[in-house]
Amino acid sequence: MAVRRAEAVKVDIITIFPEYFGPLRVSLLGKAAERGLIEVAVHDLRTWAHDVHRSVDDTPFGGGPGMVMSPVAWGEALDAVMGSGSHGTRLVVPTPAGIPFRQETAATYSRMAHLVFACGRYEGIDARFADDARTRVSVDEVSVGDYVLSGGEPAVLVMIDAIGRLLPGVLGNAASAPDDSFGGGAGPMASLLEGPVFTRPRVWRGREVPAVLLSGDHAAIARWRRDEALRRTAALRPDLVTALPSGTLDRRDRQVLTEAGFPVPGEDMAH
Ligand code: JFH
Repeated sequence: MAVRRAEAVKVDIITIFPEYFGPLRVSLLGKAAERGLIEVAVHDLRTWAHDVHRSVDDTPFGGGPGMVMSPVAWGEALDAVMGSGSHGTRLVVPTPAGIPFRQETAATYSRMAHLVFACGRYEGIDARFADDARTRVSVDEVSVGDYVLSGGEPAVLVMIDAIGRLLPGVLGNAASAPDDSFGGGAGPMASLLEGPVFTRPRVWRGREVPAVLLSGDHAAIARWRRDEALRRTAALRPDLVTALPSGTLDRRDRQVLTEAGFPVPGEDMAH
C-alpha cells in the first residue's frame, strides 16, 4: 500500500559525457526505470554547439586558469529540454560553490515532476546561464561535498541515486528509507548516524553478535540501537549532536553522551 506517484519523475541530464551515465541502467535505479517510476534522458551538450568543432568552452574573461563553458549552447539545451511549462521543474547545477545537497534536498527533488541536471566541466559554466534560467525556472546550484570534482557528472550520479531510492515503490521494503542515517527527520534515528548492523552467523571469527539483538526484547533492542547511534555520532559527527533540536534527548540519551565524554547542554524537556 505504498503511495504511488501519478507520473514518473522525468529526469533530463545535459553533459558532454553521455556515456558517464551508464550506471543509471543497473541496480535499484535500473529497476525503477524498468518499472516506469523514473524516466531518464541523457543529452549531449554538443548537440547544441554551433561551430564545426562543436566546441562548448572558451577562455575566461578577466584571465585565470583553464576554460569556461559558454552559455550559448547551454541556453539552447535548456530551452530544448524544458518543453511547455516550467511548473514542477527544478534545474540543478552541481558546483563546488553551491548549497549543500542533503537528505532533505533529495527528498524535495523526489517530489518534483521534472528535474534537469546541467553537468559542467572545465572551470564551470558562464554564470549568466543560471541567472537567465532563473527567470523561467527554479534553479539550485548545489554541492555534494567540500572537495573539487573534475565535473558535475559524478555529483549527478550521486544525487540521482539518493533521489531514486526515495521514490515510492523503488525500495522493496517501504520502511527502509526512513530508518537510515539522515532519515530526514521522521524516525527515531533522524539526524543521527546509524549504529552497526549484523546478520548470520551468530559467531564469526570469534566475534559474537551483541546478545541484546537475539533477546527478542524489542524495546531493549531499540534502546541499544539508539545508544550505539548516539555514541557513533558523538565520536564521528559531533556537529550533528550539537544540531539536534532541543527536547530530542531523553535522560538515557544524556547519560550515554556524558559517558562518551560529550558535553551535554542543560535540562531536557522529555522524560
Ligand atoms: C566542477 C572545477 C571549479 C575552480 C576550487 C577553487 C577554484 C574545477 C564543473 C561539485 C562538488 C563539483 C563540481 C561540479 C561541477 C563542475 C570542476 C570547478 C574549479 C575550485 C575547478 C567543473 C566541479 N561538490 N565538487 N566539485 N568542475 N575552483
